[in-house]
Amino acid sequence: MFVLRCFGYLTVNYWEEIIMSNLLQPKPEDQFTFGLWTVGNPGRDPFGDQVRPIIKPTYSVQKLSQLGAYGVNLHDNDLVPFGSSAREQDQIVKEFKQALDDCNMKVPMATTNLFFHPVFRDGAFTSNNPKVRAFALQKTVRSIDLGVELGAKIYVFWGGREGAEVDASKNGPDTVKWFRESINFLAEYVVDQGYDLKFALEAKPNEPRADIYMPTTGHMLHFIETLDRPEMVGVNPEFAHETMAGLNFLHGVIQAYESGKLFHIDLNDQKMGRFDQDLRFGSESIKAAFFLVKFLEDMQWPGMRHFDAHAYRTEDEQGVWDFAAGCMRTYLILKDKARQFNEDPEIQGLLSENQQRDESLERIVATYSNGNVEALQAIDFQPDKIAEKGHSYEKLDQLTVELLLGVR
Ligand code: GLT
Ligand code: MN
Ligand code: MN
Repeated sequence: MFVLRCFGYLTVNYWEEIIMSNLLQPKPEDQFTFGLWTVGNPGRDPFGDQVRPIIKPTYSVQKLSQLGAYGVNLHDNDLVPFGSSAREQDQIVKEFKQALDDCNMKVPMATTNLFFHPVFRDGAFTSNNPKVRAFALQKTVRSIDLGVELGAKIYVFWGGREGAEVDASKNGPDTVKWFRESINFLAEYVVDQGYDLKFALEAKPNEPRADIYMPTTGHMLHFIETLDRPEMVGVNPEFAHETMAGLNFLHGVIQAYESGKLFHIDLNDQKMGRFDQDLRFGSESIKAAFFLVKFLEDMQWPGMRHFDAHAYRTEDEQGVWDFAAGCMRTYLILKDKARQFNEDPEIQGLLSENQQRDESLERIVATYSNGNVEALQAIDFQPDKIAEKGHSYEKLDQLTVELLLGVR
């Protein structure tokens, strides 16, 4: 009997382990992507040189596909070095496409490097120099062609140099106008070429500029509504960037989603009030990462789960792949925790107590009419009575914490 019970227990554990390890194994259908610049980050920082050799894009494609990723994203110059000739570009692109084909990897998103070359020291689309603004546009047109050739459906705009240290330096509203004209120009170009491509604007409050224009996703969401083709343009919110601005990332993501503007997402982690750390997803803010994953999964958001992060500077090449595997594994763990959360009777009980509906009342306040105002005026709400009852959020949060800590 004892032996049987032990055996039975072991068998249950054995199957659970198999199911779990399969669940936590990243697969292409999970739609995980990495920027070439993320795993390719050699650990250079403003105080120190690179600590790891530069990884070739074709090698990143191979390694990431072995780890279960769906694809890679890139800046023009992550693949084709700045100043390459047309012949050199053709050769590089040919080899890269071959690697993608061999590994069944995709390039769902592309973008332009408008920040590295010294010519962009005072901005790209918002530089004071019209030649620089025009060069930025030319570089982006060429980079869009490259992205589309590789199959990209989303084109990201992160304006790292679009900002200022000196507010005396730029002519106020012109910077917004120049940025708008550039996006309008490029959207028209995409339509004219018949490309199937949408734009996603990525905000960041500072770094590398002291202040970057349109510093949050909220600023971007408004700016989009002032464009000629707002339907073509959405946002690419990044966890680290909104956190640097002291904001709740999830809330920005929800607002973007609700307005149909969540075209792409940059997943990583960040301690508040620091430089842009681009830490491994879920390495710092587990609860925030959990509710983010839960939101994306609950909504069945169709976009790529893109990691814009890099390994710690302490790491060698192995550490880079540990980092990449870790991002995906943590996402999948949190996805399973989200399922548990949704199935947990105690948690769901507390939620339904707190989220009770009142259809007749909700109908009255949903739209204005004379009748609805009259109905509203006639109600005695007894606010003191309503206020008597607490919300049990202490309990709800503790249950969430326990679930995340694995004791539920
Ligand atoms: C850069 C930046 C990221 C952007 C990339 C796209 S480049 O690494 O820190 O947040 O998403 O331009
Ligand atoms: Mn980013
Ligand atoms: Mn970042």
